[in-house]
Amino acid sequence: MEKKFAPLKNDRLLRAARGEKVDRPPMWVMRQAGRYLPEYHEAKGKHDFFECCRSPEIASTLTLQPIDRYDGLIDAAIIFSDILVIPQAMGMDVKMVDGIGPKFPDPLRSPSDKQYQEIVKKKVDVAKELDYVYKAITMTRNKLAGRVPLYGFCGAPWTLLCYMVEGGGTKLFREAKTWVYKYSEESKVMLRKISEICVEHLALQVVAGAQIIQVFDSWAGELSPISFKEFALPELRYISENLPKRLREMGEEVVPMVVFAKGAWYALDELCDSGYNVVGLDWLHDPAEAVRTARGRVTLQGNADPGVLYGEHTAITSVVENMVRGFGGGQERWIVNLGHGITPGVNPDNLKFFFEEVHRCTGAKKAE
Ligand code: 1CP
Repeated sequence: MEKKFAPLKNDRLLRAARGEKVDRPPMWVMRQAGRYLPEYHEAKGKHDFFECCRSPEIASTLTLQPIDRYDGLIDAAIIFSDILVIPQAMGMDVKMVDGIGPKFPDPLRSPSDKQYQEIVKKKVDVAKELDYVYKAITMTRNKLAGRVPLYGFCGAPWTLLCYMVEGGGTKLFREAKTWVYKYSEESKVMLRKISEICVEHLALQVVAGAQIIQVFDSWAGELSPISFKEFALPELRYISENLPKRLREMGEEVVPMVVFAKGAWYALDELCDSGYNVVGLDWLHDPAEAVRTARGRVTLQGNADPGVLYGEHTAITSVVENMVRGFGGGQERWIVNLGHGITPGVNPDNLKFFFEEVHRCTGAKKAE
């Protein structure tokens, strides 16, 4: 597949991520390709979710849908894939059940299980197992033809461990808490194993054409500040230290790195020193306070409550105005986003209105 890509026409987001001056804050939203878009359901058709991830043709089509729909309004694409491709690459079976979410028929129950021993010892051939992700990225870069940069991503080790031991979504985190509090050392061994695979997966995404990467620690907020420091933060740091090393080893340029630790408001100061260029904020942060804590060390990304998109235009305007004011009128190091992924059932026109309001409030010219 052709890997000599067209020059990037809009580098606003990459510049902002590195802390360089931009004409206006760049913008995208987490989960921008997905269930709220009617064209997503149309293109997905009867295909199973992971089948879509494994088909470079379908994955690249889905990635481009929000770029086409919101042409000129958003500044980045994110590859259509999932954080759970890593447990799959490690040999675990994961299914996506329509209307429910991910399901592992055989989750990790205890370190004495044969499965635990096997997974910890197994040498994963990431390039082979996840080759379809890299093909999808290369095809997407070619289809984007330099319109906007492309995010690669992975799940953070703590969040992936949660899914691997719970076997799916959970409210109680009973199994995950059992692991960290009862089998602390074995948890750390597994977390490090996951981190190593994350580094390789992110590096290979960059080789394939990803221009910035994001690590999603969606369940960070389930840990206490002390447990976060013990189980989650060291792995986030492992990734930010080792990815650039691995990229240099491969003769690749180092790309900006984003960390999004949802719910870990207590760790913002440490996250700003954890080796990432960008720190994602959920909507529980007050932007002005986060800007004060960050002290220009990183670019902040976020953080409107995705729920506002269920509201009227007046509510969207008010949330955008407050957010823009909090981020210094757009003068601070900032990538505009929601505080978490966009949710199903949102009217896509409300997202368009959100984008237009951000443009209005940050002084951008109306897109033609
Ligand atoms: O535009 C995009 O962002 C699309 C790419 C993408 C990304 C970045 C998808 C497609 N998933 C993800 C990351 C992801 N997957 C996260 C981290 C971000 C977050 O916190 O939202 C997590 C936790 C998952 C796991 C997952 N995959 C869930 C959550 C279940 C739970 O426990 O609450 C679900 C429902 C999925 C399925 C999924 N992944 C992506 C899409 C579009 C869908 C919906 C599939 C469908 O029903 O059609």
